[in-house]
Amino acid sequence: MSGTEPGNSRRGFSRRSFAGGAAAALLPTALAPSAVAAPRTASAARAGASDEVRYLTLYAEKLSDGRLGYGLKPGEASVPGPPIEMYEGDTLHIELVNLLDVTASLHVHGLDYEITSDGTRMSDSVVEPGERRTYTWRTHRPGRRKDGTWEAGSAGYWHYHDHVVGTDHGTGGIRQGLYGPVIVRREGDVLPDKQFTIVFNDMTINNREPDDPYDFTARIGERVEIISITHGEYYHTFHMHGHRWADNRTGLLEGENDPSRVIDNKITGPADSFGFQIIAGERVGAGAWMYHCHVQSHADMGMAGTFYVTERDGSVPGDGH
Ligand SMILES: [Cu+2]
Repeated sequence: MSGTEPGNSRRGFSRRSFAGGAAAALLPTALAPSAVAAPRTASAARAGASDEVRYLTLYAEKLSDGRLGYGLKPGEASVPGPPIEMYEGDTLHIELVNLLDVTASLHVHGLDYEITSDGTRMSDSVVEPGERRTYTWRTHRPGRRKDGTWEAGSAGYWHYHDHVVGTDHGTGGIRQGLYGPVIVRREGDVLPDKQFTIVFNDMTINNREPDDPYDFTARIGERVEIISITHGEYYHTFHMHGHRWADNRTGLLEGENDPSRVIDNKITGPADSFGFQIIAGERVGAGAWMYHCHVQSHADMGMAGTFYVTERDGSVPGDGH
């Protein structure tokens, strides 16, 4: 059982509440390693459409084990990098501090940004070693365009990554761990008790060795949010034992007539991302539930981990865990 990395720990996800309109630098506390623009608690409805402007500093650095990562403070980089959360309408100014000895950048999927925040060499939006640069990400609510067509909102499970280390596509940066999740919520979305990010990157999960699998834990009945991202050279299938979700934006059915397919297995390819929420152990009970890539040879080579669902007393039946 590991879990020393921010966002990966058994402490799981910390649901801090920020006062509306707070525009100061939102530096995370030690107890809230993963929350950036943290979600409000489910009961703390957001006060109006505040379109908050947030500020954040992200550090790119080399980890002691040689991997590369993003972190919220120097010396705290992790793989994956910290989850970055926003609500539709928010704007986030992210200053990237490059503590690596090579040029790095920050490129995001799914959000609105000007070309100067693209994070690519061709747009001259990269960061030299020892330098810093601010990227601006914006989001929007769904609505009707002037021509009558419907424009989707920004809400979804997205991700960020380097786009310049190794090659002009960031192939080396991604391969070594420079990636992380972005969650954009819609007002009224159900919030999780815990949150875990699972990245299939080449033949690894979260760039870990097969003998050091990414395992995570929740108590039975807790609402768990899983963010799945894929990087690298291969297609995979993401499968969880004993739990299933709706194949839509949130993973939750919106009602009895929601036509979304309910699944427990999803094909995913490089740069795909999706997320969903499950109730730990719902109808199946506590246990050491496997999750894995269901491409057989990939699973056999170690693309697997365990979702420990504990009883209310913290034990896992039949696991000695
Ligand atoms: Cu696979």
